[in-house]
Amino acid sequence: MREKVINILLDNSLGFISGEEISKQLGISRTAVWKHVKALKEQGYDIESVNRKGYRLKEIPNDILSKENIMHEIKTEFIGKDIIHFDSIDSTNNYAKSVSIDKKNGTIIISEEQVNGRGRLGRQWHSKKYDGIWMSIILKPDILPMDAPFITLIAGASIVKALNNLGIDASIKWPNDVIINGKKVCGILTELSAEIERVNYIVLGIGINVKTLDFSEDIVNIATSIQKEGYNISRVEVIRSFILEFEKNYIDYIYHNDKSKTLDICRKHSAIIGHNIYTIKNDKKEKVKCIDINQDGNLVIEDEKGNRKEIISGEVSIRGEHGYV
Ligand code: BT5
Repeated sequence: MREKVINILLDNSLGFISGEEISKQLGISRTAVWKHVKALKEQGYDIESVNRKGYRLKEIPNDILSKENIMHEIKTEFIGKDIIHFDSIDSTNNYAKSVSIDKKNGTIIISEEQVNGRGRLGRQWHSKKYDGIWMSIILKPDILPMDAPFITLIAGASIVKALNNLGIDASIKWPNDVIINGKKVCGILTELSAEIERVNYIVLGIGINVKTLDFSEDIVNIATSIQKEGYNISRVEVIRSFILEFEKNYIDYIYHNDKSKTLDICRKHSAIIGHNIYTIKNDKKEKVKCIDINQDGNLVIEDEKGNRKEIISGEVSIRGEHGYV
């Protein structure tokens, strides 16, 4: 119901609408309308209330990551039909995992900040308030567990395409980083709950630095944000563009076993294909050349003796020959 109230205010594009009119449209009492408006104000919406005139949204709040703002202008089949929005949380992946059994495929958990955001292997993910998109998507695909890592590539490709749509040139550092100008703008953490032959759920965690200008010392040389690269784009625009791209590529893969668009983007926008890189596994560092990403989404590399092999995502970390990429 709260969503309907804000939609009426949004549709009324910054003009006044009386409490009575809203209550009539929604079939609820004026007190109920007032309670919803109060809650929306607490969520951060700048709503003015004037006696005898009613309510007015003073500013289109395009940067609060609520369901109403994100989904008001886009239509999807299942991604984002439910969005659970927090002002602050430990980690959206933790929360998503704790509720995923009861939630529908495509439910998004999103927070304005994370106080304990996680990367892979227990690493920290910096997630300052209002600086970025910190979200997890609950997915329940009918696939084998061994086919789940490809979803990380779908997410990466969809982010690159979404950024391209907004005029930003980005690339993928296989398998889970998105890069602008040699620095990391986005990281992906895919977590899986499965039985031998069946996926129970996948939590696809995505962190995108949108507005961050000051990074802490430990990541200042490797991290960047969309704003820092000179693009003034709201978080809501980024997430909308991502959701639309992701749903298309996800449907292609899960329902039509078609990986072509994702692979195409991963190859064309790869930050590492054709380059020398270091693979790092258990402190063992090896210099190799990146040849390709194969049909399964695995990385094909060639060692210094000319032997080729495939790396499966998650097996190793990758560093560029002269720095992060
Ligand atoms: C990742 O791990 O890149 C996955 C990050 C996933 C974050 C999302 S946010 C929503 C959801 N909820 C969570 O709790 N997590 C997910 P990894 O490849 O292990 O990279 C982690 C490394 O990236 C750290 O060790 C830092 O070096 C660097 N790093 C940390 N915060 C960063 C940031 N905001 N921007 C760029 N780099 C960062």
